[in-house]
This record gives sequence, C-alpha cells and structure tokens, in this order.
Amino acid sequence: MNIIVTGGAGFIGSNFVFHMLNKYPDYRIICLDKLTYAGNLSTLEPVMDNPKFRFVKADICDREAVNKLFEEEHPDVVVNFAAESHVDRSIENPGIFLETNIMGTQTLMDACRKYGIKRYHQVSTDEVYGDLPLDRPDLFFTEETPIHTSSPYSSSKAGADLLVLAYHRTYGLPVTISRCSNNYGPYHFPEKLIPLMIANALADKPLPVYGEGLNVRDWLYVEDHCKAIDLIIHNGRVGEVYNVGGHNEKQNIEIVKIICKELGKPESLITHVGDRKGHDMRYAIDPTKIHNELGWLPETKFEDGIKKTIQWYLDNRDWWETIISGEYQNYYDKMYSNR
Ligand code: NAD
Ligand code: TDX
Repeated sequence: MNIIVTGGAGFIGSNFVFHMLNKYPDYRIICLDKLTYAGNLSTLEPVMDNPKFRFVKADICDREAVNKLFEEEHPDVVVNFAAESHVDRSIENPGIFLETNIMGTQTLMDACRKYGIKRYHQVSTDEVYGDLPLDRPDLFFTEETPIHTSSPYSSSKAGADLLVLAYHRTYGLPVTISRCSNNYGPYHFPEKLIPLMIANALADKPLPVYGEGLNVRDWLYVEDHCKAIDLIIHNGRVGEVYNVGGHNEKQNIEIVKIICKELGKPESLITHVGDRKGHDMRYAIDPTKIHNELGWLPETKFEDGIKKTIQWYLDNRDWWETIISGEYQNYYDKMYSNR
C-alpha cells in the first residue's frame, strides 16, 4: 500500500508517520509538507533513511506539484493532515486558513479523482460543531450534531468537510472524515496550550490563561488519534464521518495546575489574560460510532499521557527551544504582550 500523508512534518502527522512505518513495515509512506512555521523536518529525522519513507516539500494548493507526486507514487490512500491549525492565528489572519484548509483540500481531492485512489481521508476537528454550554454536561457532539462554527479556523475546516462529502456524493470519491478532539503528546507545537505552559513553566515565565480558564477541552493522547485514523482508513465505511474523543474533559485552568504540579512550579505563575475572541466554552465528543463499528477506544489514561508528554519535553529541549528562539518569539510577543 502507498499512502500519501500530507502535513506529516507537523504534530499529529509526524506521530501518524511513525505509527504507520512501525506497524506496517511493508507500506510505503510519502509525506507531502510545505514546511510552514509549524512544519519541522528535524522531527522526521529518525525515518529519513527508511527506504519505505519519502519526504516531498510541496504545498497542497500547488496543483502541478500535487499531480506530479500522484504520477510518481500512484497512491492507494491519501490522509490529509495539512492545515493551518491554530485558532488564535486564524483570528489575526483568516485568509491563509481558507487557502490551505479549503482550496488545498480541493486540490488534493481533484488529484484523487484524476488518478484514482482507494481512499481519501480528511483529518477534521470537533471544532466544526461549535461549542456546548458549561451547564449541560449531559450534551455531547455526535456525528449528527449540526455544523456551527465559531472561528475562522473551524469555519475553514467545516468548509473542507462539506467539500469532502460533496466530492463523495457528486463524483463518488471514496472518502472518510474523522473529527477529533484536542490532541496532546510529543512534537506538539509550542504555540498550543499544553506545550506553551510546559515551556513557560520551565523558564519560570507567566502562564497566560485566557479569561477565567473555565473553558473545557476533551484531551486525547496523539497516539490514540493515530490508531483511530489507521482503523478508519482500513475498515471505516466510505462516505462516513467518525467522531474521535477521549471522554477526558478538563478545564484549561485544571490542565495548567496539573503542569505546575508535575514540574514542581508554583501556581503563582498563572496569569489571567484577555480572553480569546469568540472563545468556545466546551468541546465534548461522543465516540460511540467508532467504538461500535471499529472497536476503537482511547487507550492512554490522561494521568499517564500528561506525564509521558512532560517527560518528552524535558528530554527533547533542543526540539522546542530551537523553535521558540526563532521567529516564534515575534509571534509570542505580538500575541501576549498587550493581552
Ligand atoms: P500542525 O500545525 O502541527 O501541523 C500542520 C502541518 O501541515 C505542518 O507540518 C505544516 O507545515 C503543514 N502544512 C500547512 N500548510 C500546508 C500546505 N499548504 N501544504 C502542505 N503542508 C502544509 O497541526 P496538527 O495539530 O498536527 O493538526 C493536523 C491536522 O489535524 C489538522 O488538519 C488539524 O485541523 C487537525 N486536528 C488537530 C487537532 C489538535 O488537537 N492538534 C485536533 C483535531 C484535528
Ligand atoms: O496561551 C494560551 N492560553 C489559553 O488559555 C493558549 C495557547 C490557549 N489557551 C486556551 C484556549 C483554549 O480554550 O486553552 C485551550 C486550548 O487552546 P489551543 O491549544 O489553542 O487549542 P484549541 O483552540 O482548543 O484547538 C486545538 O484543538 C482542536 C487545535 O489547535 C486545533 O487545531 C484542533 O482542531
């Protein structure tokens, strides 16, 4: 099997590349990635010499480059992780989110139609459902929950999802979609909540919690997400959407306090800063469908996953210190100085 993995130099994509090469030594994995600020070739260093792996630097919106890759590799499956992924950046600059997340998805699917594939899988997010109120813990997102987005990021992901379903209905493209909750684990880019708090705490810098920090996210260890996608591309039903989530809801403030405790840092580092515009209150996934149909369940307990994650950041300081010492510092100053 030949699989093109787009966005494989990013957080979840790289974990998926490692998972697939480990589990299926006969498969050929081709990573297509533009290497934006969020893509990091050093992450893929351990597999660069693997004869079953190839890295190609290209933009998913570049039709010529995408078509050339399909002609060279004859993929059976395409798994699309490539995206602009940070909600805060989408609030500052929505345009690139629409280009990559929607137009890039179209370009990839056009190539899939032209050259033929067995499966196109779209990696989507629970954010397409909008949010749930804090005072209704009985409510969860199912695959039938209406699309109701809040941010330019989630709108661009929802636009892509609708296009994927339209390509299935109109052209018969064999597609699947997974909508996953918040991931955490190794190689998570330091702009996101958990790695940002770990990096700041280690440097005894303020821990910037948006608003009161009562917003709830449903955290899933990245390896469990990769296993879900593996199951869906092999056994998922064409044309279907699968929700993926950890049944592991935590308020942001709880997460930050856990990180302080694990690192032996004082909670006095916590600083409440201006809230995110349009900030979603609560995400909570009902993963019954993927459990019943494909037997998927989250395997990593949060208490273990967060310890493993923190240890990874302690053991891999070079990886994230290189990132935060570069262009990222300008982003951080702009985003946090006047909040
Ligand atoms: P990330 O920002 O860490 O990585 C994105 C990768 O895509 C980077 O390697 C980047 O270089 C690449 N990329 C961006 N634009 C590209 C383009 N035009 N052409 C080719 N490559 C491009 O993101 P992530 O957190 O790993 O998320 C991966 C996917 O999973 C995204 O589609 C995201 O919407 C989805 N998702 C993420 C989460 C989460 O918690 N991180 C949860 C649910 C769904
Ligand atoms: O400095 C911070 N302070 C803070 O309070 C940051 C960066 C975040 N937050 C809050 C905002 C959110 O309520 O923490 C929560 C998590 O924020 P992010 O890590 O930015 O994630 P989120 O906005 O929930 O989106 C993530 O999960 C769904 C991914 O970035 C998306 O790509 C994915 O689709």
